[in-house]
Amino acid sequence: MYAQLVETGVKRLKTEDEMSAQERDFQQRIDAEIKIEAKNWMPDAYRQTLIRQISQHAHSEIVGMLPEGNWVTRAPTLKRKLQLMAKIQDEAGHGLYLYSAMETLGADRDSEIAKLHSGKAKYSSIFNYPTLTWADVGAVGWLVDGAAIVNQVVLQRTSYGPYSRAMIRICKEESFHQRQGYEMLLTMMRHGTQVQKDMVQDAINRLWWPSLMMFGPSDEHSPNSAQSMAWKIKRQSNDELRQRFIDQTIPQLQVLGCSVPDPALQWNAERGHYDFGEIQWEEFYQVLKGNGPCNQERVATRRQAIEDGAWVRAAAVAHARKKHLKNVA
Ligand code: BYC
Repeated sequence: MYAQLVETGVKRLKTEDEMSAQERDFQQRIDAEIKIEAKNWMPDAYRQTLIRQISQHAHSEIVGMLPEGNWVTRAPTLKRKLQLMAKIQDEAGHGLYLYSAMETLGADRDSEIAKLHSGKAKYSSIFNYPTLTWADVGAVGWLVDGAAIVNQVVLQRTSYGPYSRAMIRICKEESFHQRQGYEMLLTMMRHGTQVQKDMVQDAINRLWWPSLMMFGPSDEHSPNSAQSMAWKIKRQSNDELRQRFIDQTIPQLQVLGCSVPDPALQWNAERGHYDFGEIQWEEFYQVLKGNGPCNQERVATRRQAIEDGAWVRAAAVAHARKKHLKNVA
């Protein structure tokens, strides 16, 4: 399986003959579904792939707090405000588990975060889009967390132990997020005014395609997939997960009584899946290049947060030092 060769643009995998004895042993361990732990030997490219993916994932959790944070002061009821604050705090927790999992690979948290702040590191494309109305908060919970769960449920079985274990807890919390988002939209659709119902449809119209882009480029244009699948870092391809998300989401959309902005969407009984229209990949790659509508604002907010929190970090270090000196005295 790992000897397969892939098309241009996609990195070529080593054949068994090209692997060193250590690499062959490593691949056998992966094929036997034995988790790789921090102290086990691993090829440097496996380590670097994980650092890349886990750091991007952690950054996404932290940047993902911003579009929702925008609505805390404007939540319509105390209950909604509490739910939203709990969700945002969960996202911070996810970022922390993931940065910790990344550190087990020898990566330095401060330098990875510095890459985010200098615009070098990627974070999920979806957080480049604004949350314009309260309905967007529900749509983010339902669609964005919904897409994240589809991707992350399979990552619970990823080959690297610390990442896999972080995913188990994250998935439990993401399920709550998805349901609270959906319940919020359902309430607006069932009991809201026409203006509120239109807000829900408008939020879905704007967030539908960006949610599908979260799964990454189509398989034939995904440079990292073949190797990540062979190493079982990824367990299902970008296109397989995107299709699963669509198949799960459309029946929920029908219960809401809404539509998606895709005239090509229709059930294909022969395939047993929904067919859907062409994704605007040009828009996706523009976002990846840093030209997303909110990219500058997101990165600037993160930089400001780090600057504003400097005195807290300095005070915490001073306190820890004082306590340590007292203990050794
Ligand atoms: N956005 O070869 P590919 C959340 C990049 S947060 C930006 O397929 P790979 C939440 C990709 O990095 C959800 N970049 O890559 C938080 C690569 O670039 P580099 C975050 C993307 O890694 C708060 C290039 O495109 N979830 O749930 O094999 C509130 C080629 O792609 C994107 C995760 O991070 C994208 N959408 O597969 C609410 C899950 N897609 O690095 C919710 C973990 C692709 O080579 N990550 N790129 O320069 C993954 O599963 C994989 O990294 C991906 C991409 C499926 C995303």
